[in-house]
Amino acid sequence: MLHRTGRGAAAGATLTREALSANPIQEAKTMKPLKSMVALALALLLLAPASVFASSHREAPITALDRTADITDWYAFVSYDNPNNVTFILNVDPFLEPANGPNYFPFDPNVLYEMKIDNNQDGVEDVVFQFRFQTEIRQPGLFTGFVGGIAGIPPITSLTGPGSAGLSLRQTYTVTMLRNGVQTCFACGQQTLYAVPSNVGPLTMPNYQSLFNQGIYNLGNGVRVWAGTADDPFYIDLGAAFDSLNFRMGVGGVLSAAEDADNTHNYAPDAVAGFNVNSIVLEVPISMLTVDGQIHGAGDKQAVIGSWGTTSRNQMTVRRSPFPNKNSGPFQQVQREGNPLINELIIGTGSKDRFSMDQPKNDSQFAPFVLNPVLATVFSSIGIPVAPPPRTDLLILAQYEAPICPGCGSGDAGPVADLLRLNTGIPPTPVANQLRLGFLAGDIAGFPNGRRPVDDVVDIAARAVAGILVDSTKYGTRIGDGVQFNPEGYNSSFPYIMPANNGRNSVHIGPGQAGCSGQPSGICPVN
Ligand SMILES: [Ca+2]
Ligand SMILES: [Ca+2]
Ligand SMILES: [Ca+2]
Repeated sequence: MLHRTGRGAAAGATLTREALSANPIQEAKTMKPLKSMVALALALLLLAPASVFASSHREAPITALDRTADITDWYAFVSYDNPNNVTFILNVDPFLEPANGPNYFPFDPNVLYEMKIDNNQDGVEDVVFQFRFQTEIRQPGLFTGFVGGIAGIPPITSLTGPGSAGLSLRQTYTVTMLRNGVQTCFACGQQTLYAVPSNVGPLTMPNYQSLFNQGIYNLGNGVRVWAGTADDPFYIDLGAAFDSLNFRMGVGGVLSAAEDADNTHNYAPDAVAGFNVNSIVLEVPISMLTVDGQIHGAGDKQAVIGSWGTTSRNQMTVRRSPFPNKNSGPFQQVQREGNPLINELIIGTGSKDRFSMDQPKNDSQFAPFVLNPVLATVFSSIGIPVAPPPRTDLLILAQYEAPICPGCGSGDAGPVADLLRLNTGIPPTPVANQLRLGFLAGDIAGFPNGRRPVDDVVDIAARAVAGILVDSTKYGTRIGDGVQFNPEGYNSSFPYIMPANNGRNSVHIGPGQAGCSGQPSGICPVN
């Protein structure tokens, strides 16, 4: 079996030292005493920082009108419980209200969902995983997609066979890998993969956790997959953020030191609480992703991958009413996501559609948005110190450099490209020790070294935009929306997401309502 070198705590330290010497810009920065590793971490963050607020729910004009192709979030991290594997999560279709029957939220059979990985620093995909969904209506006489515990139909306790009769609207899917010109269809013809349906309620689905667990499939060769409707792990005070940064936490949304160190309480309402999202989770051995099929230590450039998710549709659709539409022609990209919030908060609205449909390797065309982010100007207008443009510090996340890639030399940076870069040689942080501020807080297995559901990308990105990388004292304001974690919690093992919220019984969290455990009363603030 393969083995890696340079992992463990020592790897992190080495990473930092190498980072300092590998990049002249960073080297200069480290001359300032207070920065050290945190500064480096910040540098990484900065690029993504662009993403400042609502992750990427409905961020581009085209996907605001095409919700099933709308990518909300993209995650990539070394599996917490298996450091030889990487897990990717592609979330699509934002703000799914759990009660919204009778059809709820199937994946779109007309959309090609893809996960793309660059393993040789050129910003072009080398390994691609494709997902296609098919829908069947098994009870065409029923008025709803799901029924159970009534009219002689037993409760839904299984995705197939006995106990599945009430699962009328059922989806199956396929997983295909493209690598080195070879197409591999995982488990095709050997097992049928079922998407996990929405959580309708306790009468229809008395043991939803069991359905959730049944959706985990081992595809052989160490590959596991899960697809279905799940709790949206993203968290944010969306209403405050988009009311022109009208935060509820102090002036301009500045956290106290105590609040900032809190990873387990919310001080403001999570606007995404109680909403679901459609999720595809894939776990793959690192050896299936790297350029040479080997596992590498953190100091090797081959340990670093860049990844992103895409949605695509056929070039042509013919409407044939009363018959179904007919699609043909090659797939055309509708949207992509690498780092969170880049498209949402950095790219100008007039360019969001172009950004969504273009390839990462062409991203230098969008550099002006990053070098002089409007969001920094907005922060400045409310009294938060921000670094002056041009913000070359923010470009560090768009290329292969230290500290995420300490093994990358000046010739390995690649094109400016919005990829979520992950050093697979950095071991995962145990769940109990994971910190919401990730790399900024010294938890180097977190964003922007990949991204985990726990990472508070809103706060991290906002601080990066302000300039914490340039000078962590001068521009290190503790900007935060007061939402520090996903109130539905986290799953410490595959598929690392939580089951869908219950359609009959779940609630959302709003200002003035219960759901903010960080507040003395538990009531979320209005102002
Ligand atoms: Ca490549
Ligand atoms: Ca949630
Ligand atoms: Ca936050």
